[in-house]
Amino acid sequence: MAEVGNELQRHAAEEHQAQTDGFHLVIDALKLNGIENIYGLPGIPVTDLARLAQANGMRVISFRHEQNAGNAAAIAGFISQKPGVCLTVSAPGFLNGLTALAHATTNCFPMILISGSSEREIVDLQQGDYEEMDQLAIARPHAKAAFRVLHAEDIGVGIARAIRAAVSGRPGGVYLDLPAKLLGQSLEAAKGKKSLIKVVDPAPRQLPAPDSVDRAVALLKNAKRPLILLGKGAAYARADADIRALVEKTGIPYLPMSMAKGLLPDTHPQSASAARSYVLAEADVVMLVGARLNWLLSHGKGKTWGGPKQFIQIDISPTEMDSNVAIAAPVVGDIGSCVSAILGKVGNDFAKPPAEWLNAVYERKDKNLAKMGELLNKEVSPMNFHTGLRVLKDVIKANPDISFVNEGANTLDYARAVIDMYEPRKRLDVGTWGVMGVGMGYAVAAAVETNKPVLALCGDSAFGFSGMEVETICRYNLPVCIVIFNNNGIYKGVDVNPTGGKDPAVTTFVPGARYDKMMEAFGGVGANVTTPAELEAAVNEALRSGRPTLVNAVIDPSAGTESGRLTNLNPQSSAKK
Ligand code: ADP
Ligand code: TZD
Ligand code: MG
Repeated sequence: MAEVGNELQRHAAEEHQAQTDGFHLVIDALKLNGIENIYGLPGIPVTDLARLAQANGMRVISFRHEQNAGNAAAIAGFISQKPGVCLTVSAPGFLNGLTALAHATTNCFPMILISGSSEREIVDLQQGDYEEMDQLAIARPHAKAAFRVLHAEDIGVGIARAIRAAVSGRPGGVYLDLPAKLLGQSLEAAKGKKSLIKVVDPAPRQLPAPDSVDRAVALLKNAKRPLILLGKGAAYARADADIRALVEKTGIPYLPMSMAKGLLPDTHPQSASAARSYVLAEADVVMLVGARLNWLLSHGKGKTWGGPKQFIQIDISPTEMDSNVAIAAPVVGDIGSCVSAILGKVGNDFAKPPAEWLNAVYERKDKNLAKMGELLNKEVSPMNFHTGLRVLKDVIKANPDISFVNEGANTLDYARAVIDMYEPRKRLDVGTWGVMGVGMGYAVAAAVETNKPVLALCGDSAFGFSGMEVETICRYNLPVCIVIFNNNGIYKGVDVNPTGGKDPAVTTFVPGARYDKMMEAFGGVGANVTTPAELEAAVNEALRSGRPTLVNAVIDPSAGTESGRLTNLNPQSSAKK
């Protein structure tokens, strides 16, 4: 008996003395909160953090550039509703990741950028440490929140605060600064364990005020030409069934913003996508669901919006209201709660919109779809954007559950209009900034988070921003098929140097470049295609095999237009004329 007692005592003492450290506490805190993946790039002082994370069962995806790891984390947040985590080294690695953090904040995606940093004592006296930088101060204006942890026993609190800040209210990017010394600090294991926090209800529901719901429903009921506009906030909110019920119960035509495509299938009879200009100009009451009246919606005014209208806006951020035009019926709360509250008030007696309005919308839609069909079915050689997109439209129709990543100018704008999406959160694109370079980061994260194939359609310029990650895609053997619409340049490949000098025009690339060889260099499958039939065969084979594939699709270099559909945003040069 005495022996057993001694043994127990010895165990208790050992346990008491067992040590943990900053590295392990960061990993334990992330895992405790259900975070399973880290997108990053190792080096001093976070190499062991990445190693230990992998050793402890997390999936660690090592990139070739931090911006791509950051974009992966940002879109992982959008896809999963959990903060996507990006891990970088100090100063330059941190700055490389910062663009993605700002992108996440701008797009309302939850993300946490964790960067190692050098010691406060040296940074604050500017004594020139290895990769010295006051990262916290630099991150703050680009993030929803920024925190630094100095003591190992505060790691639990630091991670908890970062998670809450990223996902609660309007989601966004959070910066978490972890000095090298912190990671190495040791602590009694029992004390460390007790210091961790499992965040309870990280994104609490925010119920709308009942009178705000009544106000919105009254406006909807009196509308003659109502329209519902769905934004990527609605896609993020995962209120898919209620949003569909609201659209169908009210019979109101709806318009999805780019990343809200697929929330209801684009082939839904009430979709007004093909009559976009008409409905924006003619609607009298517009209900915005998780969409901001920013540049993508012409700020809610001007010619695009035609006659006077009244807006209902559902958003979790109260200060979003009236940001561009007056909002007649603000409904502040989380989209799930707001839509369900409105649905509860709509009732079965809700009169469908006047037939006059519906007929006008659907007539225009049919006419425009017929025109689009003609464009798609034209046989042209070399391929133009539409010829290529006809093929990819059918691929997504046959594989509605794969993720579709899209960036470029013409390659983006035409694809958005042509390719129907059938499932929510499958269309992943350049977002609020119209930023190039998200392609490969998004493709990697979509494959990792969904465990399903990814089709990434990139302009040749767009692809160049993150192209080195084809090695990452091969290394992790991800089922990613990249299609490059290669028109030899930015917008077009036919510009010439106006001086007649030997330098190429500023918008052109090496003509006839073979991007497919990049994929082959790392053991993936490359294909160079010049016809729709070849494109179709290459993409279908990629989806069948699941092997990393890059299809270089040769597109007529003269087919694009300047800035795609954004020509009007270019300032006019008086010298141009
Ligand atoms: P889009 O570019 O598709 O028009 P935006 O990014 O402009 O969409 O708008 C998204 C909006 O959705 C933001 O204003 C954000 O505050 C809001 N939002 C995000 N998540 C939620 C949520 N769960 N509930 C309510 N609003 C949300
Ligand atoms: N840099 C960044 C980070 N984002 C940007 N949006 C741009 C530059 C400017 N830009 C665009 O807005 S689209 C684009 C650039 C450089 C590339 C368009 O060329 P592409 O597509 O080859 O990707 P198309 O099909 O040739 O139009
Ligand atoms: Mg191009």
